[in-house]
Amino acid sequence: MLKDITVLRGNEVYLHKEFAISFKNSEVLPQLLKYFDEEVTSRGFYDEDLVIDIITLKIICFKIKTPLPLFFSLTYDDSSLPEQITPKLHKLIKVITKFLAKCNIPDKTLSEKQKEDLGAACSSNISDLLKLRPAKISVIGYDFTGKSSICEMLQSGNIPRKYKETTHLKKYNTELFGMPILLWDIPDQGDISDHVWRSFILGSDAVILVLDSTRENILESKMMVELTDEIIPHAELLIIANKQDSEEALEPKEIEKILQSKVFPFIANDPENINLIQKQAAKLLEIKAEGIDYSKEDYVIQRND
Ligand SMILES: Nc1nc2c(ncn2[C@@H]2O[C@H](COP(=O)(O)OP(=O)(O)OP(=O)(O)O)[C@@H](O)[C@H]2O)c(=O)[nH]1
Ligand SMILES: [Mg+2]
Repeated sequence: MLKDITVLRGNEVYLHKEFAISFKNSEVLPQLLKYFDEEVTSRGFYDEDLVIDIITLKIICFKIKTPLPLFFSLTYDDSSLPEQITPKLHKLIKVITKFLAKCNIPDKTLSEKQKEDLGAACSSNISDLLKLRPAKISVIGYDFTGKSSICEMLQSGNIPRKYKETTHLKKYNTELFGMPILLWDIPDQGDISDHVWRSFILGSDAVILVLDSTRENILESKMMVELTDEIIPHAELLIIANKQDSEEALEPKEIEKILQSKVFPFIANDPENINLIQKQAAKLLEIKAEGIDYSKEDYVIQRND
């Protein structure tokens, strides 16, 4: 998933768009990029692809000397493939240099209006880059727990009008707060140790485990937590204690005690909760968008991040 695009000309930021959190400390990325730019400049490392692998990120950079000294960087998560990304970065560089040539900038400063126009000039390249490798969220859980209802809330902003059993894997190409994502509604096919279930969840950036909040379901779902830990250890996890309106539902505190993990208490057949679940899912992917507040309590379980 594309997290950040930055274009620098020395200390001047020509373009900056942040789609998701890269570093927990928001001061790190801009500083790092500045240092990288200085370093490649002092080494004369021009016109060469540069991929920096750092913690859970891949920063794909490129420095040009002419017609203007510009430093370009795209920050992705570490599962991204640079060979897919660099051709698109080169297209973006072309669009930007063409735009700047037209602007005829004698000094380093771009006016706010010019920066805005620059952003608009490359918006289709940027949406191309966003679509290149969207984050994948897998929705898992035993049958009849509310998986499809939650997928529907996330992808269409509605709740299903009537129940229909999911018998096959359902894949949605959708958007969450403007970010393209893949959402997989993974049916419980009876045997989660089976390789099919494993293959469905492979490559997930995040997992939503849906419980119906009954004691029996919580106990059997423990196995799913353990399996995701093993198969996709870096994927963020959100455990939804669904059907909190039902009589057999255990209290969230009790569920947390059994699972030794925090859970998100939820009712998926209430349209009032659509925004709540969309925000939680966005937090799973650390999407930056208006209305998503990272200072408030959240329910995301970060594993190895
Ligand atoms: N009371 C109550 N019912 C819910 C809630 N969430 C979902 N349901 C209902 O539970 C049933 C199953 O919901 P689905 O979303 O289809 O569950 P699922 O896990 O996709 O089911 P399968 O595809 O059969 O495995 C539907 O009738 C939903 O309306 C909830 O929070 N409370
Ligand atoms: Mg279903």
